[in-house]
Amino acid sequence: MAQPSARSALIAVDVQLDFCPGGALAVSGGDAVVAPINRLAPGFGTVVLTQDWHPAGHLSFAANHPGAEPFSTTEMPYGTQVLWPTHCVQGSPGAGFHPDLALDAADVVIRKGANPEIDSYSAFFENDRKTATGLSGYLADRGVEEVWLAGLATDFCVGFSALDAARLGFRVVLVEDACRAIDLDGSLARMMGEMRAAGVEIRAAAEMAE
Ligand code: VGL
Ligand code: ZN
Repeated sequence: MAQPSARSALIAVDVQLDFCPGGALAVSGGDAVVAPINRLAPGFGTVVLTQDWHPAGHLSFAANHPGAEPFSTTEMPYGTQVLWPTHCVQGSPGAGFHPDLALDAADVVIRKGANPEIDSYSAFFENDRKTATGLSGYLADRGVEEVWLAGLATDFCVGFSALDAARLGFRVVLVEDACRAIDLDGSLARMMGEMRAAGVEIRAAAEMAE
């Protein structure tokens, strides 16, 4: 798995303005993922972009829980939910991709998080772990056997996508330096541990041939 092949998919997760510096849920250094993703994309048989795409009334927003502070947590029917600042509202400028992201390289865009009652970190399933986005079938139909993950944020949407991909039976590579993390209360270290335990291979973009 040293290099990607025709049977490899690159999944660039949530490279959107709200997760970049100046955005509503800015990830430190978030815009630094754009250059390595653009450099890697041509080597893959399939390139997937994901786009966090919430209605304004989404229940993952602290603003929709009177009195709740952003980054506090609440219990939802499917488990503990972090209450985020309002971000990636459908059709808003912050929901748009970073302007330098090479959109022409993408085969498909998966939008997630549209159900106001359920958050959706993973590119494959909503946080109830049952409602599918359709990406798994799309990749299977194209003969994809391994997925490489990059984007934002390592400890939430990228990590959940990597764990689901491993669970679905894909070989999984995390391109660590083509990701950036939110790191909320140790969430980055926890997610890196979970990914390693699930057999996710951790690599650096620089190791890949030009
Ligand atoms: C994300 C929190 C809320 C992410 C999306 O892309 O990692 N994190 N929505
Ligand atoms: Zn979100």
